Parts: sequence; C-alpha cells; structure tokens
Amino acid sequence: MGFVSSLLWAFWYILPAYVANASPVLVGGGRPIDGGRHWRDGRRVFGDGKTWRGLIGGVSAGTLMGLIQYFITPGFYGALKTALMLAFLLSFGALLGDLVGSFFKRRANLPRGAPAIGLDQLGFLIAALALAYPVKTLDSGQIIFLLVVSPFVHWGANYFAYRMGWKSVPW
Ligand code: CTP
Ligand code: MG
Ligand code: K
Repeated sequence: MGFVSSLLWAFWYILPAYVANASPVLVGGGRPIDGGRHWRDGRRVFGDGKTWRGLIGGVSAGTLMGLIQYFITPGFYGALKTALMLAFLLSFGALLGDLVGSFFKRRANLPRGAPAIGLDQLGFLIAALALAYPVKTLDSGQIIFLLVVSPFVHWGANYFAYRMGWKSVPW
C-alpha cells in the first residue's frame, strides 16, 4: 500500500466517528443525558449540550455511514457485520469521548459551549480508536496522521456549522 493511499484509508476508516461527532449539532436537543443533575462540586455532570437525542442520533448516523461504506468498499471490511460493528464502535466511542470531555469541562467550571483546546478536537478521536481497536486497527503512521488532521477537520466542520446557522459559536 502506498503512502498516500494508506492515509486515505485512515480517513475512510475514521469517517463514522466524524459523522457521529458532527451530527448531534443537527439531531441533538431535548432531554440532557445527566437529566439536569449536578456533581458533588455543585456543577452539572455533563450539561445541556449532551443530550440523549444527540447520542442516539449520532451513533445511528455513524453506523449508517458504515453501512454505506461497506457497499462502496466491501473488501476493506471483509464482511458486513465487521463494517457495522466497526462503525458502531467508532461512533459510540466518539460520543463517549465527547461526553467524558464535557464531564471534565464542567469540573473545570467551563460553561456549556466553552472551547477546551485538545479535549474538544482529540477526545472523541482517541476514544473512537480505542473502542474500535479489537475489530480493526490502523498502523501507527495512520493513527499519527489522524491525530494531526482531525483538529483541522473538527475546526472546519464547526466553522461550517456556524456559518450555516446550526450553532452559535464557530468552535
Ligand atoms: N449535542 C447533543 N448531544 C450530544 C453531543 C452534542 O445534543 N451527545 C449537540 C448539542 O446541541 C451541542 C452541540 O451538539 O451544543 C455541539 O456539541 P459540542 O460542541 O460537543 O457541545 P457543547 O455545546 O460545546 O457542550 P460542551 O461544553 O459540553 O462541550
Ligand atoms: Mg463545543
Ligand atoms: K465536544
């Protein structure tokens, strides 16, 4: 496999995580996952930016992305159930990482929507890679590539969502 194609495959591999992380901006809202509850420091556990609809909608959108990807490149996955399992774990991992990020942001007394450089751009990615690891892995060069490019993808996607009027801040 050539250098460029190995990086393109890394992108293709991680796509469900990106879809899962981005889609709650559109499908989220309603009841927050923490049910409005507070942690022992008196601040919200996760905050109003982490909702059940965002979680379930994001995991569904990411897993659907995996289904589409399987029909485009079945050979990359080998079997449909591998593609679906991979996409589900990448999506669930992405949103779990995002949730853990919000937990730490609330502990640091950051209000909902406040930026946390590093955590916002990489937390979802690291959790997605970790959960998907048992199903299908990347090589270390591909992982480094994703760690480097994902913050830019994240910033680009958020800026786009802001310009579209889907969210109130460009980060
Ligand atoms: N969202 C959601 N449910 C999730 C994740 C995200 O409904 N599990 C929606 C919320 O409307 C959220 C938006 O997607 O405001 C953008 O997500 P994100 O930037 O991760 O949330 P923030 O509002 O910045 O909240 P936090 O400060 O906790 O990161
Ligand atoms: Mg945010
Ligand atoms: K986030």
